[in-house]
Amino acid sequence: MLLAGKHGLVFGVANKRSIAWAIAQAWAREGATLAFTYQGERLRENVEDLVAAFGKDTLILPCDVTKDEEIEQVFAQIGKSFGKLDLLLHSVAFAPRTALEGAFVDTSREAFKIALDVSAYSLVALARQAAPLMLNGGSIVGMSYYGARKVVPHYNVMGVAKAALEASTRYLAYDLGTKKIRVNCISAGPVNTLAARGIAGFGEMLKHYEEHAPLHRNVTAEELGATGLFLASDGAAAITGQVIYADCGYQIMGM
Ligand code: 0WE
Repeated sequence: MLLAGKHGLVFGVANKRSIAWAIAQAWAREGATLAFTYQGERLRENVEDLVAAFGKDTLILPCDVTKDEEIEQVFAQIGKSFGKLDLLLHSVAFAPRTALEGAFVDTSREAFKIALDVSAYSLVALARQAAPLMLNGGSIVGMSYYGARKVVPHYNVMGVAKAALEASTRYLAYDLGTKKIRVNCISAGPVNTLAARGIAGFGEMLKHYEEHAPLHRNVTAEELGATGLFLASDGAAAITGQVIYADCGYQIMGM
């Protein structure tokens, strides 16, 4: 029980295929008590059904991460119910679909603003509210993707948002290090989740990874759960400000 007595807060569960769900299950299996947020009424039932198997002390709270009042309410409730917080998972991203279809050069000011607000600034806002509750230190984990570092056609403004998320991870790690709060990202290879649905060429991308990654396969959600568990655990006590690649080695290749 690597996380016995720990309390965690999970942002980004949409359904059973969500990376957030895989990491939450790994945290729960190791003894953590969890709270979940959902984005919009349409996702509430999904989260309620998934979490039904967990204990009665599991919290489910609404949160649109672009609304400061909703974020404040979530952390007020965590303070009341849990009294402290040890773990936070940020597995949230959004860019308007049109921005992921055309050319990056055509990204509108509005699409850029939305993508960076939802996908990157939200980590800063959540970390700021989480820090005062992380009385014994803590671990904050975000999700990134290689498109932050290199051009992945059509990833476009999401690549810029993930670059901002990775840089924010480093600045947060510096600020919060004095409170023994670690901040890291997992850069995952492509996974077939709701966020990937309908992305043109996603099937070909999975095949490309199988052909080119050193391990000749794609990462599984369970493996991302295990990586999220590692970063939450004391095994990662000296790891902060990092981007850990869980991509079957794809990222080391030059050709
Ligand atoms: O970060 C992501 C996707 C995040 C995402 C997905 C959507 C689809 C629906 C953000 N915003 C939206 N907006 C929508 O309207 N990934 C790492 C998965 C992903 O998305 C891609 C990829 C990969 C990989 C888009 C283009 C190319 C590759």
